[in-house]
Amino acid sequence: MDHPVASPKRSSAAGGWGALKSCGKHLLGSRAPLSGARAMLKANQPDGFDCPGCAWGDPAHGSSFEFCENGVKAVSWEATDKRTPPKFFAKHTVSELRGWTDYALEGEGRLTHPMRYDATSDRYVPTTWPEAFAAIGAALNALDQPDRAEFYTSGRASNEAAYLYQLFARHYGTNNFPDCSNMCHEASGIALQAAIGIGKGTVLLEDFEKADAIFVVGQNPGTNHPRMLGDLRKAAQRGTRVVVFNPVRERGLERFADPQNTVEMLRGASAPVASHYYQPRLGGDMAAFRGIAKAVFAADDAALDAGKPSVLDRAFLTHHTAGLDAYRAVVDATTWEAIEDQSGLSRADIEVAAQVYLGADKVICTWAMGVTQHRHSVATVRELANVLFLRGHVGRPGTGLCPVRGHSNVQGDRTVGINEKPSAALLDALETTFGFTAPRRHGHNVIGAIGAMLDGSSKAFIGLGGNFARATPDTALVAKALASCELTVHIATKLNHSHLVPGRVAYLLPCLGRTEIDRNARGKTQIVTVEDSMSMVHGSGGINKPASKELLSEIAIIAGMAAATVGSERVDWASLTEDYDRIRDLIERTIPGFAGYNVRVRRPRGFMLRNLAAERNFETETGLANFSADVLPETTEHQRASTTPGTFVLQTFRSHDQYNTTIYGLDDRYRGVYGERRVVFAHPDDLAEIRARMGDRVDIVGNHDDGVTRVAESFRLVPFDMPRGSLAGYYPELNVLVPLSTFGEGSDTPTSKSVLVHLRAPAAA
Ligand SMILES: Nc1nc2c(c(=O)[nH]1)N[C@H]1C(S)=C(S)[C@@H](COP(=O)(O)OP(=O)(O)OC[C@H]3O[C@@H](n4cnc5c(=O)[nH]c(N)nc54)[C@H](O)[C@@H]3O)O[C@H]1N2
Ligand SMILES: Nc1nc2c(c(=O)[nH]1)N[C@H]1C(S)=C(S)[C@@H](COP(=O)(O)OP(=O)(O)OC[C@H]3O[C@@H](n4cnc5c(=O)[nH]c(N)nc54)[C@H](O)[C@@H]3O)O[C@H]1N2
Ligand SMILES: [Mo]
Repeated sequence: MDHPVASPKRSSAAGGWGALKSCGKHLLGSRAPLSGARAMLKANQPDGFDCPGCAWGDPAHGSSFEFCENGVKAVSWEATDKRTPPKFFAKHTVSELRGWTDYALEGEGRLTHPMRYDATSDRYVPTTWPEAFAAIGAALNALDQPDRAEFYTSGRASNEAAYLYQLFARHYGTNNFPDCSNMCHEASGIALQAAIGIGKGTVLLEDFEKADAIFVVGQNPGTNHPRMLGDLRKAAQRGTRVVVFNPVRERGLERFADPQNTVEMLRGASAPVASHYYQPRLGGDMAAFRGIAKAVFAADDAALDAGKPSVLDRAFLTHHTAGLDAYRAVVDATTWEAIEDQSGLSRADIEVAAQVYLGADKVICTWAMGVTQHRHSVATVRELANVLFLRGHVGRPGTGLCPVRGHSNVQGDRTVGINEKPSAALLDALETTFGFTAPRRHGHNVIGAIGAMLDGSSKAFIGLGGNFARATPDTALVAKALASCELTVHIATKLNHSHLVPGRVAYLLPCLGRTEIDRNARGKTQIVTVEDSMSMVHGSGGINKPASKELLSEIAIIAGMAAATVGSERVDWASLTEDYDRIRDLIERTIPGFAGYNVRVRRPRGFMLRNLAAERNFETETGLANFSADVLPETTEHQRASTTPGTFVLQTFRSHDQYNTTIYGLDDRYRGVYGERRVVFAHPDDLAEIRARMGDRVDIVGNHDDGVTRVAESFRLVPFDMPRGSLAGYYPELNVLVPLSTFGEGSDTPTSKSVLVHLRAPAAA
């Protein structure tokens, strides 16, 4: 557990022929290998569409298509020729469909017609667009106040769709914008806003080519950001140190065979990725980075004592940061004992990591859900920033903070106004431009929206994509919350469980996907735009024939609902649907950074939204980069678990064959799991201690004491290289165990990576 060098024992690397084989399978399995393959050639290309997979940036140079196994899955899943037409719904009641798996539901293929829920027959029945819009408008207008409606956004929505959506909701009168981001990188946004004055990363793709050390914390890029793995590997080959913090030995971070590299593929070779692999306990990263800071301060003291120059970037600290003294004090006050106990790493190991940090002139730190889905995630992200500040690793080429985003446009959606706590500047700009009174009350995030639906104060739920019922904690409660609504509306490409808990009035509205051609009434094709993790905004235009001629674009659907709800006096919704350039003009008028939008977005790589922090211009209250001086959490879940025998900390992560709640297949190749998802990974010694054997089935039972019984039944135990006392399994199945009542301090993000549980023999065994 504490060997800092990647284990060379694993013979098979991530990527490679396994990835190519899997791609062929997914293209064929979609039953649309031709359009799928054609679509792949256009993914992330200047004249194609933005891959609906992850939010990793696109290279500036070279136009050869970047191969990505999971990009292929995302594209072929959408470009399938399977359909879920009205006659499918005629055959199956909604109650029956609730018994299907996520995999089986989406496996039916693309939705084709607008559908209305008919309670009498318990079925979705076909309807027309005008009828749907009129009924939705009537239901929204029947609510006694606009704050009774929730407008959920999933991060695949384009800038144009998201902008129109927030315009509609604010014109209607609410800031209730629960967003998938609340369950994802919220802690990063909050922490970075306070630390550097912008809730985004400061790194460009080019910086990865210049860094001497890259710290990869709480992230599994082999599965979730495969194109990032290519960049990491190239860096490793140049001699860049790649320092991984992950409790689980993820194969993609150990060795990677790059499918773009022909020689490597023919030789069956692969290259190591991580130079140092640390396996902290779940939630132990803040302590680990506190330890690095401690070692760095010690090295600085030693240098100064010896009359040598400081090892810190004193110029940066003096001119660009605030709060160093308080931070130093809190680091000094943190004991190595506490650091070792919380992180699960030894002081010696942490000191090695600190040496790598000290030995590098340029450091990047990336992170994702392993950092953001804990109680103390905001403080942890602040600590990552603290450590980078010490040697001036922000706002210099080859350095920076890099939260690696999830959904392909989750960052852009926020930029264009999906925010339950909007700035006064945005609301003022909307009022000036459109002449309606924008709501000033803060709205609901995901946890707030669920609470409001459960206590009856919210009565309508509109979902712009996503799968709210399965992505959120306490699955049964959320289903109850949705079903208690007067109105539920889902704009979607495929059928999922959120659609199967309809409100009294319920609509399922099928939309075009990103791979499909979007033509206006005059036959002109339209493009949309998205923003990646590196703040690059670029255009995306589909190339495939739409899955059904009944489909509308998300923009047309939002405009239709809006016109029927708030009328078209202040916003000419129909005209915006006709030409998305007009929406971009409005974005340019109301959101900073988009000057010349329509011109700049048509340049091959789009344009970069100006990021002042990357220029060392920190728009914080102090005007400087702020150190935080948080103490370590009193106890982490791991420490709490270790005091009660039989208690474990469970994290919920993604398999290699899924995209969030979309399940592409039942394998998790890199972790050696095939044909099933109901598995739970555990340390072999923990299995021995509870007298369980590999393959035994167990029920996982939640320990959280809030009166709710939480059980995930019949999961197969799989031994794995991970810290003792921890467990891991797949989301969304395990969301039944994540409590709605535990969430991040300051972020409200469910604690999906640290759930206290115990195991018991299954009832039937
Ligand atoms: N193919 C594919 N691509 C995707 C997605 C997908 O589902 N499939 N989802 C997209 C989305 S929305 C997102 S947000 C990203 C998610 O990307 P990731 O954040 O990589 O997603 P997870 O699978 O949740 O993996 C979390 C990783 O963090 C580790 N981890 C868990 N807890 C801790 C901890 O306390 N400390 C540390 N250091 N590590 C920890 C886990 O072992 C795991 O390796 O990917 C995006 N891309
Ligand atoms: N336990 C646990 N829970 C988690 C997480 C975790 O790690 N553990 N991760 C969290 C994270 S990081 C995230 S981002 C959320 C994700 O939460 P969501 O974004 O709500 O969920 P997805 O699974 O991405 O949504 C899938 C659905 O989106 C629809 N869809 C696909 N493409 C399109 C499109 O182009 N347009 C429209 N309108 N609809 C489309 C399809 O109908 C599909 O069924 O889940 C969170 N939940
Ligand atoms: Mo996410």
